[in-house]
Amino acid sequence: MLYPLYAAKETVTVVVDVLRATSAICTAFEHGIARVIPVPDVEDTYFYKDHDDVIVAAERGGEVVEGFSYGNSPFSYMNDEIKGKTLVITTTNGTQAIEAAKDSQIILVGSFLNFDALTENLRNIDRDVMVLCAGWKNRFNLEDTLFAGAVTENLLEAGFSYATDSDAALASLSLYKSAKYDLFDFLENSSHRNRLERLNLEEDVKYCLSFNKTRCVPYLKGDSLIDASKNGGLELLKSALQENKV
Ligand code: 3SL
Repeated sequence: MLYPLYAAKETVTVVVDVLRATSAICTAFEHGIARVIPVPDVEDTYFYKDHDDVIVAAERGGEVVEGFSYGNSPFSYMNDEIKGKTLVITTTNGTQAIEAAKDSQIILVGSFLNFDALTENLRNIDRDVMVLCAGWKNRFNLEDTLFAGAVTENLLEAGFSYATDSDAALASLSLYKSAKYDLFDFLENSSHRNRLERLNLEEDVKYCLSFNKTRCVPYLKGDSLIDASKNGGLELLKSALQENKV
C-alpha cells in the first residue's frame, strides 16, 4: 500500500473501496445503521457476536465468511432490521484501508453512492484531500482509481482553490475522463468486475457504480464511523480538524 508515502499532516483522508466495502457502509447508513465499527480481521469481530443491537459482518475473497449472515453486499443492508444498530464489519480490502489510515487527522468514507454529499463537504472544509484507494490486496485497481479521478475532477472544477501536482491524481483524472460516460462498460475487463461476476454479483457491481443514492458522510470518530450529515454536519468535521490539530 502506498498510503505511508503520501500521508501528510492536515489532510482529509477519504477511504474508498467501491467494490464493495465503502459502498456497503454508505448503504447501511442510508438504511438507518447508527454506527459502523470497521475491523481488520475476522477474529476482531468475535468479541461483538451475540451483543444486542449489533450486526456482525465478514467477507473474504468476495464471499460471506462461513458462520456470518452479513458480508459486504450493499443489498443486504437494505432492510429495516439494521435500523439503530451497530454494524461491525471486516472485509478483504476496505476495512484494512480504514485501519491503515487511522493516523490521519480526519478520515471520511467515500463511494459513488455518496459522491455529492462527500464532495460538498470536502469543498467546504477547504483542506488538502487525499483519496486512499483500497485496491485489491494492496494492489492497484481501476474502480477505486476512477472514484479518485471523479473527486479530483469535482474539486478542480469547483472553482475553489484546489490544485494538484500529484501524478497519481492526474492519472486518475485522465482515466475517469475516459470512463465517466459508462463506468460499468469501462470496467468490462477489470479483475474485480470479473471476480464478482464469477460469484454472480454483477448487480452489486452496477449498484456500486451508481451515483448519489445517499447523503451520508461517514466519518471516523474514535473506532466508529458515524454519519456526519446527521451528527452536526460540516461543523462536526471542522471541529474535528481543530481537535485533531497536528
Ligand atoms: O469489500 C472489500 O474489501 C472488497 O474489496 C472485497 S469484494 O470482492 O468486493 O467482496
